[in-house]
Amino acid sequence: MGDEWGHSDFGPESALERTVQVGQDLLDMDPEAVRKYSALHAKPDGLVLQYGTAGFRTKAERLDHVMFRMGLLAVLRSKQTKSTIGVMVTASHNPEEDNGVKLVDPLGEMLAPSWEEHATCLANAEERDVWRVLMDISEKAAVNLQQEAFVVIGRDTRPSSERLSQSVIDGVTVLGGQFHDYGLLTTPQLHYMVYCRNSSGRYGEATVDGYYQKLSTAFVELTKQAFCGGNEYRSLKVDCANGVGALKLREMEPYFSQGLSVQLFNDGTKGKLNHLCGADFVKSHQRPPQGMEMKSSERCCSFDGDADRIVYYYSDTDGHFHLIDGDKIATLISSFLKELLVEIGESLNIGVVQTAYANGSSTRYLEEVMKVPVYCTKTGVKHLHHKAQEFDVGVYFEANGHGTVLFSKAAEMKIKQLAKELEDKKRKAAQMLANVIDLFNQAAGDAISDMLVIEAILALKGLTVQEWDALYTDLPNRQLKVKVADRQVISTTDAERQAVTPPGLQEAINDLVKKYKLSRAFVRPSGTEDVVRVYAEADSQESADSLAHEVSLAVFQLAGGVGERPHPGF
Ligand code: NG1
Ligand code: ZN
Repeated sequence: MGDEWGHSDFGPESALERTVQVGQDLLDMDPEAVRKYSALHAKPDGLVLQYGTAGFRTKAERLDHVMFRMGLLAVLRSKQTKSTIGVMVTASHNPEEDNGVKLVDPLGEMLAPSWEEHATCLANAEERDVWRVLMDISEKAAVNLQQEAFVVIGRDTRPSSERLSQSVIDGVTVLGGQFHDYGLLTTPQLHYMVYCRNSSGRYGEATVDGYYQKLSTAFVELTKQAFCGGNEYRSLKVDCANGVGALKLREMEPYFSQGLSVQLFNDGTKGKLNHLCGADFVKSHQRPPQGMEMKSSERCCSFDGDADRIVYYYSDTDGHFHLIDGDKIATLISSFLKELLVEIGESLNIGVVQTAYANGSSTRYLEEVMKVPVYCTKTGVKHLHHKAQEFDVGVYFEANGHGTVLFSKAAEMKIKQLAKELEDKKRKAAQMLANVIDLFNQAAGDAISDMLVIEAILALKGLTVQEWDALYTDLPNRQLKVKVADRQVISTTDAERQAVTPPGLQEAINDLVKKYKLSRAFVRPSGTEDVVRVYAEADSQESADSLAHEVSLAVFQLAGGVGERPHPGF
């Protein structure tokens, strides 16, 4: 961040938030202290973990050493970038017994790939080698060890998260880093804080109040016109997955309640985190979460455990459940943005980024009906985010509901200038776009921010949830998991749509796909669970289910399946 980063500019302090300045004695890096503290956070023998799609993730009881070491690594990364670095303790949609940790880079984005390797190296180092690995990383990455370091920390509501975030803090302090512990935050809020701090507050104020103010002001401004006529769009039911989203949405509601009233379900007071509820459950089981009272045609949505994903749904008058996933969210948002861009008459380009999990119907609709360019990247938001940065307006969503819209600096400046200069209709369109820019979290996919954008668009366009759903019909699809001895035996190419190894697997998949109409299937090793994921779509649910099952069998046979053979029916 160069000269934007000043020593006195570590962001605002609040009496409620805990900031600790470490003692002078720790400001110098001390190998003995690191050894001593590291032994208190010892690595279980033989445990090897990988910095995956979203950092490290496994059973909470195996993570203490990883947390401590990620505290150490965050200090090095902060010294190297001369910026504040974030550490988030969460395992998102995984079961409550799991936990995880990821680092957030200076602009609020995911950790750079070369540092993911450093992270894996450090997490797997034997106790006696920790100091040496730290020095190796410092040398390879040209870290100036004299530089000060600042780390901000957030955590979700898992019972293990508080203790694990304390281990992160131990790692940060033993290397002489300063830190600010935000305590409970949604993952996207932590990304926001990092971005704010490294832009000297230009992106926003680095407090939860600053986050609530920024988004709510943009939402209320944006929806002013829509709500003069009535309040039929003003109520929404939200399943919070029994996670941190419930706390934060409840805190935030008074800020935006003049534009929207939210009714919270699975708010953590009764149920277990992500258990039979939340965005991942709803998307993968294609049914409503437990604990949600759904009336016919009511708009409902689900967050995941750390509130970076959102999916919508409703039940029709016949009681059938309809899921509106990340693909349809991306479609609604891109069509709204494209209209506004046409209205202001500037040649700002828009692109949509998806992964192989995007429903074939969504890709077709975006390309053929909406005429927007669509790109496919590997799974994991860092890939989508990176690609979306190539456009003036880059819309990216995973089918599971993780996504946001990025505006280039040039586009943002242009739009904000036009919002002051243009006349009448054009000016209104530019002002709307300016508010949309402020409403989207520019650092990461964010369930709360996306929810407010969607609610604003539906209200402004006068669209019901059924009309939104009717944009296109999803191809029936099925996702399955297969257990194998070593999931890394599967390697892929073409944005994960083709398997390169093990030999014969892709040929087998090709043969199976040929048996069905409008069909597609692919497999890839998960980056967050010890499984291989199988995806299939086809012209009917029976065909999609059957294709997914057959592909699972092929994986089981050719990639070293363990345990029970996949059986039909799930
Ligand atoms: P893996 O486990 O690598 O498939 C899952 C999601 C990703 C992403 C990450 C991080 C699917 C198929 N995969 O990754 O899209 O969201 O978790 O949470 O949804
Ligand atoms: Zn998540």
